[in-house]
Amino acid sequence: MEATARAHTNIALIKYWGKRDEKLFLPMNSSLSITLDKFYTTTKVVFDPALKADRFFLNGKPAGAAETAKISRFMDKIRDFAGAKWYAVIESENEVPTAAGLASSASGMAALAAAAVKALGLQVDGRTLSKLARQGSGSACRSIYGGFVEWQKGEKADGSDSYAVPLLGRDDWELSILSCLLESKQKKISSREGMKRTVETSPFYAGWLETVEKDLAAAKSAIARRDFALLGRILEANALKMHATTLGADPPFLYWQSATLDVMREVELLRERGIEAYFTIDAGPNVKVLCGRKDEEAVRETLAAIPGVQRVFICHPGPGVSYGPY
Ligand code: 2P0
Repeated sequence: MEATARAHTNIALIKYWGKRDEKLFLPMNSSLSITLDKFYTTTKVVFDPALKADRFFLNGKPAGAAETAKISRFMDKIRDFAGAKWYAVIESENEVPTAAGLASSASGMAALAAAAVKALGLQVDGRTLSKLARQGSGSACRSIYGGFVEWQKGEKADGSDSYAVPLLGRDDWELSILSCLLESKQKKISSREGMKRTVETSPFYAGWLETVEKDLAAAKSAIARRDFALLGRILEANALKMHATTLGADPPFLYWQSATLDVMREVELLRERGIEAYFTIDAGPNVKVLCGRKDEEAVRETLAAIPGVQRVFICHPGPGVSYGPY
């Protein structure tokens, strides 16, 4: 009736951008990510037949009504899957500091799915767990696995073929991912809202869909050959293309701030100096920079010196879901 699980955040190199089914969290396109070692969520789930509702604690404090309702809706899907009725006490510890500028929904929903399923005594394979996690937050389906991961969008209306698969283990390619936190004041448009508006209104979205599967195939081939320069060019272009779709939305929006551009420019300058580094940006102003391990300290120093950059976190490829006790 109780279990603890841990899942790590991931960053997309080929972005998940747009849903074809909002209820089942089915994406318009396949995506590709790296799971990160540094940031993760650890979640304990205890089912209790005496409870009348789920109770959710985040970092030791009772979560607010909206957050608890979101978690409980996801728990309903897990209960449906397992044929279980009981409510649960859910305790999550986020090692994803808000200050890291990374979303915790991927690690949070993946850890919750894993802990809840185990607490209910079910043995499921990674694919099944990935499909469940997907229904909490799309990107969570990729956090089931470590290293390089592909989320295959699937074709079926019931989502039974939309799940993540591991591509390359965390130790199979030594890369560094530097997460640059910018000083940010802007109000955030969530990725959920941003992708919805873009799909519904941006004329540029068609261009995204026309080319993203080709980007994915090229990225996979670069990964298979460990061709970092090729992978870097593809992931940078894919991120820029995703952000370009938002400019065509109605009303238009842009996640970048001026410091975002400063970091992008500095990455270009690093390359001019012979250091292979490439950037990607998610649904916010912060920039993630990929480079070889040997260059991580030089790249960190360069990025940390940019005015407007608050902190730089050095990450490496991380592990998939694991089970406690910790
Ligand atoms: C990604 N993002 O592939 C893309 C790129 C943000 C930009 O997945 O609505 O929190 O819960 O499925 O997974 C963030 O979106 O959205 C995201 P929902 P999610 O990483």
